[in-house]
Amino acid sequence: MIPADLLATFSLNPARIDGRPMSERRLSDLRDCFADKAACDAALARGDPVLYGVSSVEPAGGDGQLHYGLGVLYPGTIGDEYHMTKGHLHAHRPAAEIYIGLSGEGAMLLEDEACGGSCGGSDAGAGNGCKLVPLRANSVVYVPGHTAHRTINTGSEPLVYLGVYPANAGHDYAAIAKNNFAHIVIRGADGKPALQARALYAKS
Ligand code: PAN
Ligand code: ZN
Repeated sequence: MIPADLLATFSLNPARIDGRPMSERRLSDLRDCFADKAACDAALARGDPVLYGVSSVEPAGGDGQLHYGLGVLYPGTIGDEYHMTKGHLHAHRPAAEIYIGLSGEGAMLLEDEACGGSCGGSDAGAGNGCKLVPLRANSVVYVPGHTAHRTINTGSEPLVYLGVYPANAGHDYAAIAKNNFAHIVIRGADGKPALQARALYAKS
C-alpha cells in the first residue's frame, strides 16, 4: 500500500516546507554554544533574535524510512563567531545524513565522536577527526555516522538546506550540551571563515 502524502513542496524565501510548522531556535537557546559569553550576553541585552528554523517531514513507519527537514540559518556573528545551529550527534550513532545546500553560503562543522575533541587541537584546528565542509547551493555534504554536526552560516544571506536522515536517527543534544564542539568557526582577520580550537580561543 503506497501512502497518500508523498509530495512536499517548499519555498526558499521565505524558507519553509508548505503546510509544515517551522520550529525555531533563538539566540537564548544557544547561549552555551558561543565561545564569547560577553558578546553573547551583550547581544541578548539588545534582543533575542531567531537564529534558525527547521520545517520537518517525518512520515510514520518503521525500519528503512527516511525523515527530512528544511533548515534556514540566518546570517550574523556573535563576537567573531558565525551564527550556527546547536548541533548534535544522532541518538542512533551509526545513522548518517546528507545535507543538500539550496541557497546562501555556509559550512558543516563535523567532529568524529571517537576523538572526543582531543584531535586536531592545534591553531589550525583541523585534524582527521574534525572537518569544515562548505555547504552552498548545488552541493551535498555527507555526514557519516558517529559524527557530531553543526551548520554554520558564513555568508550574508540566509543559508537554506535540506537534511535527509534515517527515521531512526534521533537527535542527541545532551553530549554537545556537555562538551560542546572542540572547534569554533570565526571570521578571520582577512574576513574569511577560520577553524580554531575552542580551547585556544582567547575570549573563551
Ligand atoms: C538537521 C538539524 C537542523 C537543526 O535537520 O536538525 O539543521 O540543527 P539542530 O538539530 O542541531 O538544532 C539534522 O541534522 N537532522 O538530523
Ligand atoms: Zn542530524
